[in-house]
Amino acid sequence: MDTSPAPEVDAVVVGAGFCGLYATKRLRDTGLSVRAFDAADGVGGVWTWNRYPGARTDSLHDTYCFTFDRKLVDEWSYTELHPGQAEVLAYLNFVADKYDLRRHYTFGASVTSAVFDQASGRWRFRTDQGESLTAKYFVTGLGLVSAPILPDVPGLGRFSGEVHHTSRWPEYPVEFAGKRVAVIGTGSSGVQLVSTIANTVGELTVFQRTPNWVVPTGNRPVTEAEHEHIRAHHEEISRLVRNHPAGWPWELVNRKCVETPAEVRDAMFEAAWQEGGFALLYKTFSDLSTDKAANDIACAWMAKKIASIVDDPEVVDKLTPTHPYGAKRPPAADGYYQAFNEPHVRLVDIKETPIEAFTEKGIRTTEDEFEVDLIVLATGFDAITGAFTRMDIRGIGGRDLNEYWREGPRTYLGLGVSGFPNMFMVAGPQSPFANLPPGAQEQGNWIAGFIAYLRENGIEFAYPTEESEVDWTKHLHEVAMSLMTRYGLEANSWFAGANIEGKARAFNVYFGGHAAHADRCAAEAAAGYPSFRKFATKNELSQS
Ligand code: NA7
Repeated sequence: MDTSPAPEVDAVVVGAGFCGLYATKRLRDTGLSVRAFDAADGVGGVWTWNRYPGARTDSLHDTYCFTFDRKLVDEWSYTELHPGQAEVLAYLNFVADKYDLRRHYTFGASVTSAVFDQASGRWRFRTDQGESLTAKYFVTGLGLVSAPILPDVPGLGRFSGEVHHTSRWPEYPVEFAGKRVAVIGTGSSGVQLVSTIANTVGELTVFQRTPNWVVPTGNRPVTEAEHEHIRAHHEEISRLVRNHPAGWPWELVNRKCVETPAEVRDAMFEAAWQEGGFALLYKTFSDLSTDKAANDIACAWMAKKIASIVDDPEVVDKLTPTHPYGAKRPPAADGYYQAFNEPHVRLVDIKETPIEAFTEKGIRTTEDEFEVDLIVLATGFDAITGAFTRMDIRGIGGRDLNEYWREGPRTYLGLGVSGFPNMFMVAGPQSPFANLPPGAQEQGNWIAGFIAYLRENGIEFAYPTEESEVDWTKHLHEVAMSLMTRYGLEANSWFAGANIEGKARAFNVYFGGHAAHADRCAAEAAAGYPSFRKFATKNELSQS
C-alpha cells in the first residue's frame, strides 16, 4: 500500500448528480471539509451524459426537485410536465450555484480507487488525473445508471460510420437528417430516441432484444396556475411522494382490477393511457403490481392498444411484450408505436435473428446485412452496482467490494456495507427504486445525521453488521418476489442484474418505497444505530 502523505479532508463525495450534490451540501453545512469529484466536465450526473435527442425524465416536474429549502421551491419552475434533459441539467446547475457547491468539486476527474488504510484510519482516494487524497468519510452518489455497456458483438471498431452510446452522447449536434440510422436497444433511452428521430432520418432500423410496454408521456407545458399550486401545496406534495411506492405525488388507489367490470376497467385504462406516464400502473388499480391475473388484464388491454396503432400484424407481434407490466423498468415515449407504420422504419427482432457482427458498412444479423451511416447503442448499463464495481473499493483487511458483491449487492438499507468503515451510499444498491430526488435528499440527511452522531459520541468508525445486511437483503428479496418485479429475471431486467450475461442475478434495488425505507432509517437513528458496529479507536477497529 502507498502510504506517502496526501492532502486530507473530512469527507470525499463522488458524483455531481442529485445525490452527490445534496450530500456535498449537507456535509459541508455540518462543518465538514468536503472534496467532491465527478468524471464529467460539470454538474449534472446522468443528465450530463444522457443528452441524446428525446432524453427526459418520466418523473413529474413538481417532484423531480429538492424540497429542503422553501426558497428553492419558490425560485425554480420547470416549463414541462416531464422536464427534458437540458432543463434538468439547468436545474442542477442552478442548485450548485445557489448553494455555492461548485467550489468543492473537481470536474473531469474519476475516482478510480478508494482504499481504506487501517494504519491511518483514513480512506485513500486516487483519480484518473493523478490526484491522491485522504478522508475520514467516503460518500458515494454514483447514480443508478452510470456505467454503460456495449453489445458483446465483434467488430464495432470496423464500422466506418458514426457510433454513439446514448449515455455518452457528444455535446455537438449529431446530424440525423436523411441518414440511415440503426438503434440497438429498446429500453427508456432507445424508445425516447426512436420516437424523437423517426421523422427526421432517411431510414431507421430498430434492433430489439426484448420489447417493452411503452406508454405515452402525457408531456405538455406547465401552466402558471400549476406553478402556483405547487408553491401553495409543496408540503402536501412531499407527503404524497414520500408515501407512494414509486415516489409519485399521487394518493394510493384502493380498487382492484380483478373486481372491476370490464367496461369500467377499459375506460379507466384509456383515461390513464391518455394521461400518460405512470398513471396506468399507479392511478388505475391497486393490484397491478401484486396480482398476476390483474396485471394480465392490463397487459391484454395494452396489447390491444399496440395492435390498434401498428398496421402490420407481424410487427405488432414483435412489439408486444410477453412479460408483466412492471417486471422491467417501463418506458414512456410519444409516437413510438406509430413510428413503425412509417415505410422507412423497420423493426428487427434480434432474438429471432441475432446480431453476428458489426461490419465496415453496418450490422450483420444471422439473416441480413444492414448498411447504415450511424449506429446508436441504446444498450443500457451495468446498472446499480456497475459504477461501484468499476472502481477499486477496498475496506478493512483489504475487503474488495467487487468480490464482496459477487453474488449480488449486500448492504444495510442501501446506505452502508459491512467492513467498509465510514462509507455511505446515496441511492446505492438496495436503496429504494423510486423518483430519485426525494430519496437523494432523505438519504443525504440520514448520512449527515449519522456522521454528526458519530462525532458527537466520540465514535471514529462505523459500519453495518453482516447480520443487518442479511436481514435487509432477505426483506428486499421478499418484497421483490411479492411484486411483478419477480418476473424481471426472465425479462432481462436490470433491476435483477438480468440484462448482463454472467452478472449475479439478485435484486439490486428495494421496491418497498420511500416511506418504508425512510421509516426504517429513522427507527435506526432513533434507536442509536444498533445495526452498526462502532469503534472509538483505530486499534478497536483493527481488532474487529
Ligand atoms: P435499458 O433499460 O437497460 O435498455 C437497454 C436496451 O438495450 C434493452 O432493450 C436491452 O435489451 C438492449 N440491449 C442490451 N444489451 C444488448 C445487446 N448486447 N444486444 C442488443 N440489445 C441489447 O437502458 P436505457 O438506457 O434504455 O434506460 C436505463 C434507465 O435510464 C431507464 O430505465 C431510466 O431509469 C433511465 P434487454 O431488454 O436487456 O433484452
